[in-house]
Amino acid sequence: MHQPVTLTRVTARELFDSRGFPTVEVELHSAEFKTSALVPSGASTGDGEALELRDHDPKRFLGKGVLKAVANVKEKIGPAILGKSWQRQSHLDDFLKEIDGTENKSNLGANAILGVSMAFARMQALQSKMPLSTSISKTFASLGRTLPVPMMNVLNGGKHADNGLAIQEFMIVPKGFKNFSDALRAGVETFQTLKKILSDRGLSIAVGDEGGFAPHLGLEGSHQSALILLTEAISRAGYKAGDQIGIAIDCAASEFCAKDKGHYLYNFEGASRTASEMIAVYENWRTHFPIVSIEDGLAEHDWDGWAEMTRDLGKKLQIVGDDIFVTNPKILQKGIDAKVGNSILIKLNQIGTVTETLETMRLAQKNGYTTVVSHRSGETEDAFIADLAVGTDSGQIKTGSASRTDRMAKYNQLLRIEESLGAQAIFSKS
Ligand code: 2PG
Ligand code: MG
Repeated sequence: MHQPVTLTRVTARELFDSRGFPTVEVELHSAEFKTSALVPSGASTGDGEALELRDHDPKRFLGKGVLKAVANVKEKIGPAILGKSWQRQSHLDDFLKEIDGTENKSNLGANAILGVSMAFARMQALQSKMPLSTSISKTFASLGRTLPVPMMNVLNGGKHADNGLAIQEFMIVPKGFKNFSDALRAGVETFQTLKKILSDRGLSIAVGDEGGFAPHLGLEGSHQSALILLTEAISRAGYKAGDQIGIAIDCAASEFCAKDKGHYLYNFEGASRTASEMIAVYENWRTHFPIVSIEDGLAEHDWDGWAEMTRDLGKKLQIVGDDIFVTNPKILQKGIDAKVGNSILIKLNQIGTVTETLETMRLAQKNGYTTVVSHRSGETEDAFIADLAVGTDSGQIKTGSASRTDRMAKYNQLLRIEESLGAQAIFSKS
């Protein structure tokens, strides 16, 4: 059981994310403790995401300042939540939603609200003398001992790089290991091996937003080249592609899709393709490469295409909805009813509170959808999602490559959690 929390001070400040853009940090105080939380920010955002409040003042940070969101925490949220006794995360989060009063949190800003919600989760954990992951597991009624399989984005494209690759993320998925640290080691070694292969071939080893490499692979069939490179890196690192390390892709297909006379067409490798043609491309890759998961293979509004892709590939692959579901329980329910996808990407700031995030995860798990807890391309040193992944037994986490501290902070936190769980730790089989 959680101890009730009474807040004595609520404040916020404008700090920076990994892209050097301003973001919100919220700080909460109780009589005994102080906690804080930093909010992440996406680039390839879904239309249905909760609103990230930016100042739009062209004189500061190209309009991307967050002083309004900071002021909302200090002047509107703080006075409304101070001094009361909060027994549950959901009590606080429901109240925050109520004072915002909009469907997409556009009044106070999802960045203001989420910062408070996350810092509160930390306060509740401290007050109840539990690690954050355990505290989340009490709220979620889960085991809270499952270390997730990492999905490591080692080759970047799309909006996260400028190398002409339409597909945004090529990930390695070290799943065939006995524990998280062995899996992570295999992922890190594969990343280092990939670096060597690229540099031996005179290709760029500069990294993109999520710490993966972003080489120019030439235009024709470049996606195929990326998949070949990954498979080669896995085996040269000494691992079995498929059994030990699989491949996952996040196509972020909304970014290369256009609607033409009511039809969705995908501008892919120099041709304009229908959803069925894209599905055929994925099916073909699947037969040649150890692909285990495809995220946002089609655009977020192409629901018919999604249903077709789920029918065709859903038994063989994990079909993850990110931009289409935006961590929103109502949209996920629509997806469940329409038999769209079999997995959901979970991003706290798409929906804007910890409680709603947990609600979406519960709905997914109850309906046999897998859950992948995820970072954003604009991240910070805050490793909340590591605890969230373990606390909910989510089974999978997507938090970037094996470089950049904004990404490694999450892996490091998972290693700490695994160590503290000791023999109690389980490594996910998903
Ligand atoms: C995604 C994410 C994270 P962004 O599409 O899954 O990798 O990117 O945060 O830019 O939406
Ligand atoms: Mg995505």
